[in-house]
Amino acid sequence: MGSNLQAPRQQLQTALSALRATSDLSLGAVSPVYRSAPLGVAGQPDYCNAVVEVFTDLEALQLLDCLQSIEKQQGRERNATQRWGPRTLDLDLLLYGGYVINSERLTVPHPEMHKRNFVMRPLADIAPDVAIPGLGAAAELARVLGGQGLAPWAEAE
Ligand code: 5RU
Ligand code: CA
Ligand code: CA
Repeated sequence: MGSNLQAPRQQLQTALSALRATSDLSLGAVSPVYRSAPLGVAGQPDYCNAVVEVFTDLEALQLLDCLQSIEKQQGRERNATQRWGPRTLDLDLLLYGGYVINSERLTVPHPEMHKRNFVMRPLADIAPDVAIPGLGAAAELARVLGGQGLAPWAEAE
C-alpha cells in the first residue's frame, strides 16, 4: 500500500477498513507503517507505505479488481502523463501464493518489488521467510537494500 496525498496515513487506514469489509477475503498480518522518500519522480511528498497479507479464494485477477476498486473509492486518478506521480492510494498485488503470473493486466511477483526497500522492509517485517520466486527470501533481499530513505511513520501524523 502506498499513499502520498490527502492524509496518507488515513488513506492506508481507510483501505484497511475496506479490505476488512470485503467479503471474499480476510486480512492477515499488517506491517508497520513507514515514511519513505519518493522514488521515480522527485519533488512529490513523502510516501506512507505498508504491506498486508490477505487470505482469499479469489483468482489473482479478481483480487486485482478488488484492489483497484478500493483505489477508485479513495479517489485514485490514473494520469497517463505522470506515470510515477503522487497518488491518494496505490494497492499493488506483490505476491500471490508462490505463483508467477504474466498477463496483460498483472505481473506477479511485482517486477520491481525486490529493488524497493519501502516494499521489502515491511514485507520482511511480516513475512521474513516468504520467497520471491526466483530471487530468494524477503528478509535477505530487504537486508541487502538497507534502510535509506525509510523511517517509521510517526503516529501523530
Ligand atoms: C521508479 C522508482 C518508479 C521507484 C517507482 C512509490 C518507484 C514511490 C511508493 C515511494 C512510486 C514507482 N516512492 N514511487 N513509495 N511509488 N517511496 O509507494 F517506486 S512510483
Ligand atoms: Ca499500482
Ligand atoms: Ca506501486
